[in-house]
Amino acid sequence: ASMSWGAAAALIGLLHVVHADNPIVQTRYTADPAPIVHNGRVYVFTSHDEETARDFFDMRDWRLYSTDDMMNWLDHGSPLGLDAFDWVQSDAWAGQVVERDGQFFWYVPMSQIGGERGIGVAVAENITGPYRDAIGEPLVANNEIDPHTFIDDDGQAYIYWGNPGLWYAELNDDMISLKNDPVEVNLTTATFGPRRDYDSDRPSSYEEGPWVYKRDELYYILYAANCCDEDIRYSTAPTPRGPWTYRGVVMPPQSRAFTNHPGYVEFQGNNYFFYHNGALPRGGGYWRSVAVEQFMYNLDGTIPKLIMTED
Ligand code: FUB
Repeated sequence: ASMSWGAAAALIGLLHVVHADNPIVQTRYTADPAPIVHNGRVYVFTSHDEETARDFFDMRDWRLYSTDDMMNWLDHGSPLGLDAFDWVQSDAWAGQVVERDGQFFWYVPMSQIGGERGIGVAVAENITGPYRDAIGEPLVANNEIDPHTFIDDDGQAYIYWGNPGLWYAELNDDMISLKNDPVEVNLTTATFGPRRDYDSDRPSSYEEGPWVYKRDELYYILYAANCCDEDIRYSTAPTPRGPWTYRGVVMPPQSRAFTNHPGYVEFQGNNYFFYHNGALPRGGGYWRSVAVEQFMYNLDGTIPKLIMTED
């Protein structure tokens, strides 16, 4: 039996609204998504909440997933864990991978032996690994977290990090050394928005998880705001060094996880915002799950408010 044109059109219409189930990883608890497009696929590097976690994060390795259609995800296992760094004891927190000249650099915050946090770098010749410690010591050893690296069109790479401050430095072309002393970003209500619960010591909403990218000559910084019931906000600037102007809330807070963490890619002409929440069964602040929402920019380049998939 042949299908009528009307029925066929309705089916095609249905197919267009079908999208991947959130959370995109449903076989374990994942957090802190860091997407990157490589060879026609979106690779998402995540951190990993162990099911043994009770009153705090228990995080020992990172995971990697990829897709070429934003619907079917391939599990690449764990290409990196704390055991790759012999100066580290715990806390495999939010990291990110960038590519330069055929090498892949994975920036990760961890607790060093002795307890102080530090940002390490792992390197691999393939995006899926194997990754090895690139330096043998922290790149940044100032008790900081949430590294994010952005390579500008002129080839200059910048690394950002920080909670509760926000810092950045230029990277040398080797991607494993800093070109200059870190610069502390001026956090005010004008640059990073007003804090939800007013705090005179920390008037701006910035908390952690910076994610910088460029679109149409404008630099965007997404970040987690307002500990500890985090929403995602953003600011924009004419350069990757600022000055930043606060632009608004991207994603309101959630009910089941007190953190959130942004990641962004453009893929095949569409825009994807990655985040995490506590939507998996038994999910919560220490048992999180990575999700994604497709969106379109407003005509003036602003980002519309995105509602997370909670269930
Ligand atoms: O996943 C551990 C920490 O929680 C991350 O480093 C922060 O961004 C928050 O998501």
